[in-house]
Amino acid sequence: MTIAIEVHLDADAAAKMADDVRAGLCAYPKEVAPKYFYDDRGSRLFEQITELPEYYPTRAERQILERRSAEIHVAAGCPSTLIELGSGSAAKTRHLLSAMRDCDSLDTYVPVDISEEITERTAAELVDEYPGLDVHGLVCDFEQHLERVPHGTDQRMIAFLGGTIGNLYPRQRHAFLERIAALLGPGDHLLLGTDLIKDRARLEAAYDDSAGITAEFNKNVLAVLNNQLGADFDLDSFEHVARYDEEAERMDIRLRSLADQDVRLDDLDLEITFSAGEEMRTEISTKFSRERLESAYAGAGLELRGWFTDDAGDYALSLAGVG
Ligand code: SAH
Ligand code: AVI
Repeated sequence: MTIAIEVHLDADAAAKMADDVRAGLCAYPKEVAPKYFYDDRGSRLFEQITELPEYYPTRAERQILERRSAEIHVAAGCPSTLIELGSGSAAKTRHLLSAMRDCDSLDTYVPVDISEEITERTAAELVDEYPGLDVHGLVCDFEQHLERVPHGTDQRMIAFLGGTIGNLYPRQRHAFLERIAALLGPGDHLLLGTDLIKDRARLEAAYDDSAGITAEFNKNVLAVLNNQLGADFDLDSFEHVARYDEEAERMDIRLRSLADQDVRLDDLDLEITFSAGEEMRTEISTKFSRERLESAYAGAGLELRGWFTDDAGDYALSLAGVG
């Protein structure tokens, strides 16, 4: 049993964040990338979201993994290494790890996440829960450092759960799937979680819960900018907005300024102005159909090999490989 965690969030990552945030805040409409939600508080708020009655995706994905992990593991050729992108607390991943253990094939787990705290916590829990497991964590931006995931002769499955692929724009998603395809050997598989298209009311409720946790999660990105870039956002001067864009088939999540206001970001030497009612996008969350996903796979050189949904048909896990 070993734990090794490599951290690739160095001075370059800080400079990248500064550049990204400057570009986003100077654009019209203003925008901040969702990867900046996840400081320690943001990760904990996301954990709370997963337990909300309105937020069905986690429960739906858990149902599939609870019931079908053994089948998925066999369909993926009984891999011994599980690489998980955006692993977070890996709560649902335990079902896959247990299926691998029960088949005597579990050897290595590679959590890849931008949040150092949650990756360390998760790695420590997993080596206790799975005796003999090697955990080789990577704390990095998976869009920049994907190629750092371990290579080798062992058969691998790359899991990208939770529907996080939906948080990427189509062009980012395409590039990302192409890079995953390039990492997969002939026997390797991608296991991808995607939320499916459904009616507006359920979607909007899932992203604007009655307890206000999603609003807190959304506003936390302003606290991240305050802490990491010396900004002076007043969190109470913004409100959470979550709308379904039917044409783009995605949730569009924003923060709306409640007043005319100026915000200073000391570390960027930047002052920006918000007018009352102005909205800044903080996240998209794309919803898929099987056809849309199959065509995204085909465009990236991937082939759909398995399709698993929950009873209600709200959510899908798909297995893909290279030709
Ligand atoms: N897979 C978990 C967590 C989903 S939340 C689940 O299904 O419940 C999204 C996770 O992706 C967070 O843990 C966040 O820190 C991570 N993440 C988001 N953008 C990232 C990026 N660009 N690089 C690495 N990790 C990222
Ligand atoms: C991490 N990601 C898949 C979540 C989603 O549903 O798009 C993030 C989230 N944002 C608001 N609620 C949940």
